[in-house]
Amino acid sequence: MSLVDSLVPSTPTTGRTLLMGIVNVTPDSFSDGGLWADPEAAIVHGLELVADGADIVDVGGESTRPGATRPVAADELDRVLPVIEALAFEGAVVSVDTMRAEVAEQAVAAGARLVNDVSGGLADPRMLEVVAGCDATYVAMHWRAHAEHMRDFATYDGPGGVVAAVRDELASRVEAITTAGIGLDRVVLDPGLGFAKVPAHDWDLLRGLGDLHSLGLPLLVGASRKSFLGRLLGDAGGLRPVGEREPATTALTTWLGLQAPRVWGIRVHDVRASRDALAVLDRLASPTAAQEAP
Ligand code: PMM
Repeated sequence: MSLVDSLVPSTPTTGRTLLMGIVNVTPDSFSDGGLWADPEAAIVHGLELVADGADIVDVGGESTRPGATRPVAADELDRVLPVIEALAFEGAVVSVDTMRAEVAEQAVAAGARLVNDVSGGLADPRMLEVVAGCDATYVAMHWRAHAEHMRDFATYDGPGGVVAAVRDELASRVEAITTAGIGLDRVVLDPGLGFAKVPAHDWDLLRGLGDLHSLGLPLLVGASRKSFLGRLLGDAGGLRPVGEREPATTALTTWLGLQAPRVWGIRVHDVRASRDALAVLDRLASPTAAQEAP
C-alpha cells in the first residue's frame, strides 16, 4: 500500500503508525523556536526529517506555546508558503499547521496534502468551508482558546473529567465537520496535549485514548518534548529543559506505536529516534520477516 493510501484514514492500513515530523518556521515555538525561522533552513530541516523517515512533514508559522501572541496572516503566509512549496516539489507529503482558513487554502494550493488545525475549526469560521472545498486530510485537534489565554481554560470538572470533556468537545467538532460537508474518511482527531491542559490532564488523555477512539476516527498524538514530560522529569529547580526530553518522547512513541491502528500518527521533532522505536516494534511483530544477516 502506498503512503498516499495510508494517509486516507478510512483506507484499511497495514497498522503502520505514521510519523509526522515538525518544522516550526517561527521565532518563538517552545521546542525549537528560531531554529528554522529562515525558510531556507526550514526546507533543509524538512528534507532531513524525510530522510530520517518522516511520512509527513508538518509546517507551521504560528507558535502555540502558552502565552504566545499571534502573527498576522501575511507573516504566517510568508513563513510557510515557500517552505511548503519547496518540500512538496521535492516529493514530501506536507501538512500545514494553521488555524487560518486563508493560510490553509493557499498552503493546499502550494502542495500541502493535510490541514492540521489545532483549533478544530473553532478559530476561523471559514476553515471548515475551505477544507470542504479541497481534498486534503483534516486534522482536528481539541482546543478551547488561543495560546495567550488557554491557561485560563484548563478546567475539566464534569463527570468523567478531562477525557469525557475532550471526547464530547471533539464529538461536537465532528458534527460541525460533517455539517460542513467534509467526508469523515479524511478526518483525524487529536486530543491536543498541552493545549488548555495541565500535566495531569495530558497523562489522563494518554490513558484515555481508547475512549477518544470510540468516536470512530483515527487519532494523531503530539506529545513530543511537551511540558508534561518536562514536569515529570524535572526537579525542585523546575522543568527538565526542552532539549533533554527526547528519551521520554521516544518512550511515548513506543507506547503509542503499540496502539496502532487506533493511533494513526505521532507528531515528533526527532523523527530518527521515533522511527527507530517503531522499527523495533515492527521487528518484534514479524518473527519470520527478515532475511537478516546473522
Ligand atoms: N502541538 C503543537 C503544535 N501543533 N498539532 C497537532 N495536531 N497536535 C499537537 O499536539 C500540536 C500541533 C505544539 O507543539 P510544537 O510547538 O512543538 O509544534
